[in-house]
Amino acid sequence: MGKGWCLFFLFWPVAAVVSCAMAPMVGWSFPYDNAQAASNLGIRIDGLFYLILIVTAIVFVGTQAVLVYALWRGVNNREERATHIHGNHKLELIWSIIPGVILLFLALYQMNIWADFRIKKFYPEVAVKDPIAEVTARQFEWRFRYPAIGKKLQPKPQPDDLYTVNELHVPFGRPVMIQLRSDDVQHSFFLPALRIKQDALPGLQIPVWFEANKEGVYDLVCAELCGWGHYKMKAHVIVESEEDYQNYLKNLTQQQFYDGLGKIAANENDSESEATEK
Ligand SMILES: [Cu+2]
Repeated sequence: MGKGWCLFFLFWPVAAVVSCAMAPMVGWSFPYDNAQAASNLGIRIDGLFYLILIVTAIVFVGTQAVLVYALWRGVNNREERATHIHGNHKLELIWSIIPGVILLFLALYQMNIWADFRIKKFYPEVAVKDPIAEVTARQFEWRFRYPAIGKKLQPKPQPDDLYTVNELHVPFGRPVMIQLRSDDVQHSFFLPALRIKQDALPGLQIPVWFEANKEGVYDLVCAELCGWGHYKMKAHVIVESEEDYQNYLKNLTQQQFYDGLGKIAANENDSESEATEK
């Protein structure tokens, strides 16, 4: 029985280290393209996760090794009695100060990344100047409101704003910012590939910025259990060239303002055929 427990406690650190080493190869690691984040900020955030993983792995493997050693020694020498220690100030200081120093180091180390991600004065200026859309989470979908082409997003809806559901287009090559809202309960705007996550709270408009490092289609999901249809809140963010993005907005304008009778004055020269195709 004793040796069995030794093997049991030895198994876990070995299994943990082996599965961590295998994780990126078998898709158990971070989402997207071989565990590589699709945004530069996401790569920095992954760096923090890896740092915490290394610290916790060292502690876990170290404590398991001590446990296995103690068990093994006990199994092989039944005469030796363990020493009962109670109220050892030196030991208590050691196991309080070491985790405290590690936590303080992590808190200081991550401050720059946190500031770049969350504090508006550190957001990229180009993104803050011109938010591309208002994103409204509601039970159970994502609604997007873009300003009319050439105009700036206003806090209140405008007659010429453009609307879509569950598909957000953003231009590639520059950081973009959205204004995040909730219509009803608490939701969470989560772009796993970009490592962007922000709660949407009723009554608040929260600015969120991101920049993909590759064009593509990325999942947008709700990361807050918001009701029976929570699972349905799966949308996409399409990161495309500036030109494709502008064309998309033009098409959207045409579709939205088409009255069934004639052409739309603003886009009649270049998008007529695209509009009829749609
Ligand atoms: Cu939800």
